[in-house]
Amino acid sequence: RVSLHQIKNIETILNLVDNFNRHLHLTLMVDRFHSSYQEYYLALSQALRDILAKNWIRTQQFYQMIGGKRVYYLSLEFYIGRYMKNTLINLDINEQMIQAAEALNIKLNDIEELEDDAALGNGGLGRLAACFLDSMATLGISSYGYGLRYQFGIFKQQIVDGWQVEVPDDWLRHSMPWEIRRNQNEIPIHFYGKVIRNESTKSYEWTDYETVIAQAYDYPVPGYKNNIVNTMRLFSAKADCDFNFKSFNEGEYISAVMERNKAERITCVLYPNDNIAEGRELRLKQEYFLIAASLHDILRRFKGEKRWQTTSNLQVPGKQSHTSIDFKCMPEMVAIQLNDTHPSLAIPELMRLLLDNEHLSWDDAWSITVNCFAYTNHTLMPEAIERWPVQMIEKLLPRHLQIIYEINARHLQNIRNHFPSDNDRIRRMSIIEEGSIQLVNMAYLSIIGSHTINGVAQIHSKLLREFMFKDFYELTPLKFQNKTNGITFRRWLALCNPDLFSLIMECIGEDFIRNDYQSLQIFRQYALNKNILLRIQQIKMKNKLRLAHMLEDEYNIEINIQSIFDVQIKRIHEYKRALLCLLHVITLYNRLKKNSKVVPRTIIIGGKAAPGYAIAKKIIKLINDVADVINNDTHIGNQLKLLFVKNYRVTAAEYIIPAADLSEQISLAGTEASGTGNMKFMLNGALTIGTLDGANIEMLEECGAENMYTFGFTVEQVQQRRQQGYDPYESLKNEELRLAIDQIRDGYFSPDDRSRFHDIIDTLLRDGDHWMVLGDYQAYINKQDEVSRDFLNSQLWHSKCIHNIGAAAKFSSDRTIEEYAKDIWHCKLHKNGLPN
Ligand code: DL6
Repeated sequence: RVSLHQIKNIETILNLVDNFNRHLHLTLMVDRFHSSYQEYYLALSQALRDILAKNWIRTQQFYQMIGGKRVYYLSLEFYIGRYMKNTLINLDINEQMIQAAEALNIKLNDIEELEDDAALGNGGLGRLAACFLDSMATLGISSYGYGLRYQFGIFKQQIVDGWQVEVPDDWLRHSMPWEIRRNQNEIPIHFYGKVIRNESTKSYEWTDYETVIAQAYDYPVPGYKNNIVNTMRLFSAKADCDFNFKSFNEGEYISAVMERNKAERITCVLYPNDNIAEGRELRLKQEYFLIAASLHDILRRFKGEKRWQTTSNLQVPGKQSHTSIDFKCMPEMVAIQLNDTHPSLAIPELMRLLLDNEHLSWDDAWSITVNCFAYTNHTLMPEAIERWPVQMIEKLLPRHLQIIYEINARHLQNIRNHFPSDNDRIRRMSIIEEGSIQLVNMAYLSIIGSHTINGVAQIHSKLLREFMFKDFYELTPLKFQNKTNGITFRRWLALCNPDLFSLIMECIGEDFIRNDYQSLQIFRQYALNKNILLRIQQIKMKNKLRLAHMLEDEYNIEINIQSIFDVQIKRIHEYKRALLCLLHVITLYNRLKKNSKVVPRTIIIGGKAAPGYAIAKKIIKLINDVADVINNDTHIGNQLKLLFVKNYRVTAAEYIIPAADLSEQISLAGTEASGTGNMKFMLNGALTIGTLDGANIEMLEECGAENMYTFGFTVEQVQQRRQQGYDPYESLKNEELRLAIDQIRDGYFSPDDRSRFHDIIDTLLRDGDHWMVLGDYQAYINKQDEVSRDFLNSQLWHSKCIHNIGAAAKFSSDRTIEEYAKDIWHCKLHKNGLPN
C-alpha cells in the first residue's frame, strides 16, 4: 500500500478507492484478489459514473429551471472513442486516479487499454459530432446529442497478406458501464402501412403500419471542469411487445418470437461508408428510426417545459396545472441541427406531427419547422449526396412522401414567382428528380426545410454557394453561412499529449483549454525561446519513442526515431490521394537505390476503406506490397520505412498524432470539405504538407506561409485544367514519376502477381486521373524536398512547430460551437458551469 500522506485531494482519492472496492464487491460481486483486469475496468468505470451522476442530475435540473432554448444535434454517427480517460480529464481527477490506482496496486494504463472504442462513426463527420458534444458541455449549452446505438460500430480492420479484411466490432459484448438504459423511454416507431384521408375532418391518418420500439440509452457528456454533464441519447431497436399476435394465436409461437430479430436488425450495424451514400432500405429505416424517436423525445420535452406549467392558488399546493402549449414558440425553445442530410427526414416528420397530431395549419407547421432546423453539409462528393427512390419512401413512409410532395409543390411555386418562366431552373431545383427512377434529393429537402445551411470551411461554403447549391443560394442567399470545423483541445491535447499540454500551460496558463481558446496564440511568442524549443523537441522525441515501441512490437519492424515521422491517417478514398504519398515513398526508395542522399523518413499510413470500394482496398494492398519491398531491402536499412497501421481509429490517432513530425493533407483542391485531422496534427506540433483545400487554407492564413508546406493546383487551376482537357500522360515526362508508375504497373512490388495493380494504373492514366495525382506530383515532390532540408535544421523546424501550435487556436471546437450558438442556434452559453 502506498502512503497517501501529503497528497492533495486525498478525499477524492479515498473515495475512488472506496467506490472501486464497493463496485467490485457489490456491483460485480467478485473477490478483489481473484478478479480480472476487465472487472477492474468495470468497477472503475462505475466508480467514475457515481461521480458523474450527481452533476448529471443537477445539470438537467438546471436546464429545466432556466427554461431556455435547447439544442439538439441529430447525427447518424458519434465517433466517441474511449470514455474512461476523457472522463478523468474532464472531471479533473486524472492525478487522483493515478494515486488511487497506485494505492490499489493496479496498473491504470493496463485498465485503460482494455477499453474498446465507442466507434459509432466512419471518420470526420462522426468525430466532429463527438468534439461538438464535448464543446457544448464545456460551454454549458443546454444540448443533447441524438444518435443510434449500433450493436456493431465501424468494422475492425485486419490486414491479411496485405489485404483489408473486415471483422465485426462487437463493442457491447462486455457490459457497457457508461450507459444508462432509460426503461421509461420506449418510443413506438412506425413503418410501412397506408394513409387514409378523413374527409369530414380533412385530416390524414397513417394506419396498418408495423411498429418497432426505440429504446433510449443515455451516455454522460461531461464538460471540462465545470460540473456540467450533458447527455448523448442513443436509440436501440426492439421488437414491439404486442408483436404478431395473429401468428401467435395460430400456434406459430416460435416463428412469431423469431420475428423479433427482424425489428432489432435496424440498429444492428453502422453502414461503413464515408463520403458515399448508401442506397439500401435498411439504411433509410435507420435514418427514420433515429429522427422519429428523437422528435418524439424533443416534443415530449417541449411540452413539459416550465413555461406551460402554472401554479394556481386555488389548487392543492405544489400541484401544477397547465396552460395550453403554443407550438409557435417552438423555435424559441428548440434548435435542431442536422448533421448532414442523414437525419433530414426529420423535416417531413415534424410537419407530420404538427399537422396530423397537433392539427396545425400547413403554414404554421411549416414556419415552425423551418425555424427549428438548420443543416450542415459535409461533402463536395456528388456520390455522397443522398437521393432516395420515391418508391422506397412511398412504401416505407407513405405519409412522409405526401408531405414531401406538398413541400416540393409549394417550393416550385415559390421559384416560379421569383423566376417566372425559368423552367430549367425549376426543373433543377425540384426536390423530386426525374429520370429512369424518381429520386428525392435529401440535400434540397434539407435546404428548403431549414433556416440556415452551413459548410464546414470557408472554401467549402464558397463552393456550395457557387456550384453545388448555386440555385438555392440565388433564391435565399441569407440562409447560407460558414462554420469552419474545430476539434476539442481536451481529447486532442490534454488527453493524448499530456507533456505538451503541461508545457503550454506552464508558458501561457490554462485558459486556452476551457474558456479562452484564443489565448493559445500567445504560445507563438515562445518560438525563439531556446529552452522551450528544446523542450518541444524532447516531448516530440518521447512521443515518437512511445509510438516506435508500439509499432516495433506489433509489426516486427525497426524504427529510426531520428527519421521524419511522416503520417497520413484518414479514410482511404481516392480523393484523399494516399497514392500521391506512396509515389513519393517510391521516389525516395528509387533515389536511395541510386545511392542518392535522402533524409531518413518513416512513413506511416493508416485508414479504412469502405468494404465495397474495390479500388480503395486495392490501394491498401499496394501500400502493403510497397512496404514489403522497401522494409526488407537491406540496401535501404533504416533510412526509409513504410508502415500501414491496421485498424486506424480514434484511439490509434491518440498515439500517432502526438508523435508525428509531418502531417499529410494532400487531397485534390476542391474535394475535402474541411478535414479535422489536419487540425489535430497542427495542435500537436506537426508541420503540414498540404494542398489549398478545405480548412488547410485557413490553417495557412493562421500560421503564415513560412510555417506550412503548401503545394499543388488551386481550385481554380483544377477547374481550368478540366476545361482545357487535363492529360495525365503529360506528367510522365518526369523521369522519377515514370519510373514509379512503371514499377507499379510491371509488378516490381508484386512479383507474385505482376498485373495486380493494373486497375490502379488505369485510374491514373487510361481513365483520365480524375483526382489529378500525376498532375500534382512534381509540385509535391519539390515541397517534400524542402521539408527534408528544413527538418535538418532542428531549431528552425521546432520554431515552426511552436507557430503551428499557437496558430491552432482558431481550430478549437469551442470556437466553432460558439459561432453556431451565436449565428444559428441563438442559444445561451453558461461558460461558468455549475458551482461545486
Ligand atoms: O465536417 C466533418 C468532415 C470533414 O472534415 C471532412 O472533410 C468531410 O469529408 C467529412 N464528410 C463526411 C461526409 N459524409 N457524408 N455525407 O464524412 O466531414
